Amino acid sequence: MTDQELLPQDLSRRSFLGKSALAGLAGAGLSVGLASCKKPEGEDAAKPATAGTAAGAHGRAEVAPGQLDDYYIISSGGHSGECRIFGIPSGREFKRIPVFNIDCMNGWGITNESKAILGTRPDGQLKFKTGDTHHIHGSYKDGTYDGKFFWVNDKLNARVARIRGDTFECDKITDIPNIQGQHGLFTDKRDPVDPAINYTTRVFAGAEFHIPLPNNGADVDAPEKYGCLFSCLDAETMEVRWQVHVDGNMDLVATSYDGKLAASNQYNTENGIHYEDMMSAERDACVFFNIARIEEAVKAGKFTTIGTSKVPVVDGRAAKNADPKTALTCYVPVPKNPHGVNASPDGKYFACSGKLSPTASLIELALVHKWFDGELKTQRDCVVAEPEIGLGPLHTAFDGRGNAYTTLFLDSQIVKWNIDAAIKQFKGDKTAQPVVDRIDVHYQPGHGWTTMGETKEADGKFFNSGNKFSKDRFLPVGPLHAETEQLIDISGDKMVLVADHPAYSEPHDAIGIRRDVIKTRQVYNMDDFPNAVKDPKSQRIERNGNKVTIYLASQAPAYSMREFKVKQGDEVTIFLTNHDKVEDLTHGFGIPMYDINFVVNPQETKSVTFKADKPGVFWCYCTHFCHALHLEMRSRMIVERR
Ligand code: CUK
Ligand code: CUA
Ligand code: CA
Repeated sequence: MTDQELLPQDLSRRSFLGKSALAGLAGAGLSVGLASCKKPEGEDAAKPATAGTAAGAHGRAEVAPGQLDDYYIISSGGHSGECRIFGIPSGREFKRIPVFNIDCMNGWGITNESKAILGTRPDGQLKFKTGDTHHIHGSYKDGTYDGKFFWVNDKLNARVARIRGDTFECDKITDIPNIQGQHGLFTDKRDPVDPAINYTTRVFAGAEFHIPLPNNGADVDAPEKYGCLFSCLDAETMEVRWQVHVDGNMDLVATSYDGKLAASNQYNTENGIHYEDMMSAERDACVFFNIARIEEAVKAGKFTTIGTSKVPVVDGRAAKNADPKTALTCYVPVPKNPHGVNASPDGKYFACSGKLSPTASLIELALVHKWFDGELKTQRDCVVAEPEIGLGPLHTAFDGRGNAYTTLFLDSQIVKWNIDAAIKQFKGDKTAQPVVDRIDVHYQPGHGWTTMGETKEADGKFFNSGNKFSKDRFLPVGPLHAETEQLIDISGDKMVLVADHPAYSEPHDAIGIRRDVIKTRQVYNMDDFPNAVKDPKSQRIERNGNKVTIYLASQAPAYSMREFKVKQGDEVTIFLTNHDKVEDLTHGFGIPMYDINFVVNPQETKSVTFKADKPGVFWCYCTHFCHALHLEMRSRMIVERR
C-alpha cells in the first residue's frame, strides 16, 4: 500500500494542510511574499527518494536492548512548561525536567525548595503555575558544550531558567523586568573583550511583544510609546545585567563564536498591533548587538531605568545609532517576517530565514564587524547570499561540511543547501545551484537541529525535524495527536529518513549533545542541605506556638518516625532527608487529602509546609517504588482535634 492509499481523502494530507495554510494567508490578502514565490530551481530533479522510508529499514536508528544512545537530546517542551531529555538515535525519553510547570511526580511546585526557585506571592502561593519553553541552550567552553548548565526561556511569563547539567534539575529562575514574550534565548560563547574568558558568562534573551514602557496602565492606546527590550543575564548569578531598547521586536537569538555579537531576527519592525500590520513591510531585519559597546555605555552611565526596575536600559533604536562607529546595534534588512536565526559552526555566518519569503538570508559576521567599523556602506551589504529554497522557511541547522538544512513549514520539507554555492549565486554566478537535496517530512516542521550543530564540533551525523503535525504517522489518540520528531541521517550526500519518534506537545527547539559531554552525579551530597537530618537519631519534632517542624529521615523500607502528632490548625513543615546511598534509590512522600506529594533522591533533603486543617489519621506513604516492602513504607500523621 502506498502512502496515498492509506489516506482517507483524495488529497494527501500533506498537500491539504499546505494549501489551506496558504489559502488562509491569501484570503487575508496578505500573500505577497508567498504568492510571488516561484518553485525553487531544480526541485523536480531533487525529489526526495526516501520519503516514507520505514523506520529502522537502514538499521541506523536501532539501539539494541542494553545499548546506550550516542547523543543526549535536551529539548524544550513548549506550553507544557517543562524540558525533556531523549536519546538519539533511539528516540527514547529518559527524563522530564519540570521548570515552569507543576510536577506531582517530582514535587516541583509543591516543595518549599522548588517554590523558592519558582517564586511566590506574599500569601505563599506560586507566582505563576504556567510557562512556555521554546529555546534551550547550553554553556560553552572553547566553542563547544561543557555540559555544566542549560538555560531555557519562558515566553509566557517573561522568565529565564537555568538547569544544572549534573542533576538535570532547575536551580534558578529569573524574572525579566520590562518585557513580555521572552522568546529567543542564547548563551554567549566567549567574552567580547577578554579572550581568556573562552566560556559562557552571559545569557541573552529577546522579547517578542512590545508593550508600554513602563507597562502600568498608562499609554495603552499610544503604540508609538510601546517598546521591546533585549536582555543580558549573568550566567552565574542569573541577575539581569542590562537591557537594550530596540526598534521592532525580537524572535530568535543567536551568538557569534568570537563573543562580540548577538543577533535576533525581527518580524515586526513595523511595530504592528495586528498581523496585517506586522506583514506590511517588504523587509524586516536581523538586528545585531555590539556587546562590548553596550557594556561600555552601561559603565559610562549612558542608560535609563524603566518604572520600578533598576536594570540599566541603553537605547539601541536605529535613529539613535545612525553612526556605525558608535552604534550599539546594526539592523540588517532581510525579506519580510523572518523566523529563525542560526550561527554556522565555522563561525562565519548567520542564517536568517524568510517565513513569508521563500528565501534564507546569509549574513557574514566579518561584514557586520566592518559596518560597526564604519567601513561598509549599508547594513544590507552584510548579506552575502539569499537563495530561494522553498515555502515557509523557518529554522536552519548545519552539518559542519558547508551545508545548511532549513525547515520548510509550508512545503513540509527539509532543504539542504550549500553555503558556498549560495554565495556564488548571489554574486551572479548563474551556474551555481545552492539547493542540493530535499526530503519530505511529516508534517509541517518547525525547528530542525543537527547533532553538535550549534558548536564548533558539528559532526554532520543526524538532523532532527521537529514536526508540528503528525496526522497519520502514529495511532490516533483523539483530536490532539502526538508530534513527530523525525530523525534524518545526513552523513551521506542524500538525506535518509531513519525514524519517527512521537513527542508530547510541544517541543520547539532542542540540542543534540555527544554523550561524553554530559557528566551527571549519582547521588546528592547531604552537606549541601542546611536542614538535612544527618543522623536518623536526630529526627525530632519542634514546636513554636502553632508552628510545628518535623525532621524526618527515610531509608528503605521505612521512615524514621512511625507516626507523628500535630494539632488541628498547626502550620506544619516536614523536612525529609533520604539516607539511602544507592543511585536511583529514591523515595516518595505523599500525604492523602493534604495534596502533598514529592520525591527525595539519595542523600537529598526536601521540605513541604501546609496547614493541618483536617483532623484524623493520614497515612503518609512512599509513592516511589523503592523496595520489596515499598507498600509497607508508611508513617501515620495524626492530626488531633483542637
Ligand atoms: S519558535 Cu517554535 S518552531 Cu519559539 Cu523557535 Cu520556530
Ligand atoms: Cu520508599 Cu517506596
Ligand atoms: Ca514584518
